[in-house]
Amino acid sequence: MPQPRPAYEFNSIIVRKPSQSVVNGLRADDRGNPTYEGVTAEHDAYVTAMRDAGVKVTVLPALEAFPDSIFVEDPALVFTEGAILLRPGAATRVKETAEIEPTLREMFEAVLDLPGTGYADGGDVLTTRESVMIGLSARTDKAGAEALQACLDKLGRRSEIVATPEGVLHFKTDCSLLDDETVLSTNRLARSGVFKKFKQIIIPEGEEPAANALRVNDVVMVGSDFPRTIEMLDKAGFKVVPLKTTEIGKIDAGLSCMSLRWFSDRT
Ligand code: CIR
Repeated sequence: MPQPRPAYEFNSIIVRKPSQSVVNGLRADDRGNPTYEGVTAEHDAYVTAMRDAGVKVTVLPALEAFPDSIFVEDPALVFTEGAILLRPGAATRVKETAEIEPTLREMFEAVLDLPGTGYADGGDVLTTRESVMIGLSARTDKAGAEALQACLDKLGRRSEIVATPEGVLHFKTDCSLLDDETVLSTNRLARSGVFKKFKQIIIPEGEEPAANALRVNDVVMVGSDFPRTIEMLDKAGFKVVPLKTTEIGKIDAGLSCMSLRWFSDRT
């Protein structure tokens, strides 16, 4: 039997340029607006790091009407087997799905619509080799999570519904996959027991936003504001690429949010 591909092996991503309106992006606590120039610089460095990691990058144009549309991870989910159009749980973001749909229809043979009326954000979805974990949150409700499971079934992907700690924006705000056996997690999420089947590397106290790191092929991208996490991962043998996330951090975003990633067998 051929081994399934590692869940962090990608050759294709989609990103969207930040709009000037990104300064008005949603946030739970106001620590001041990010600057457009700062977000653009962080986004540019991210795209460069992705190309260096060996992926082909499709760059979509900015959407002024949607301040958070740079975070393409939330309105859709993509796999080698096909794409799923989601229904974001924030009212101002629901129509981002229709904006990304034409690109996904061009790039994927199978494109599924989330059935029903529930909500699901891609930020709540952690794809591992064995299963797709769907975190319930203020953005992803039970109806949305179950509808997503039905779509994942159609694509032949096993899935499970899990809890996100109270007050945490998305499931993946607090965790990321480091390899097929290992997750990086905050202590608060690890304590819930969701990662029993994994080796767990716990974020040092005070650096919780570093949990939204991103393994892409041989490298792990980590926010450069988190030196203790970087050192810990480095010592654990991972090849770390530090990337600035200071500005997008002001609007509750991290490294996974800015791309849709998959391994395309059409290239
Ligand atoms: C939002 O609240 O929707 C954006 N300001 C941040 C989205 C971050 N997305 C993600 O973690 N997948």
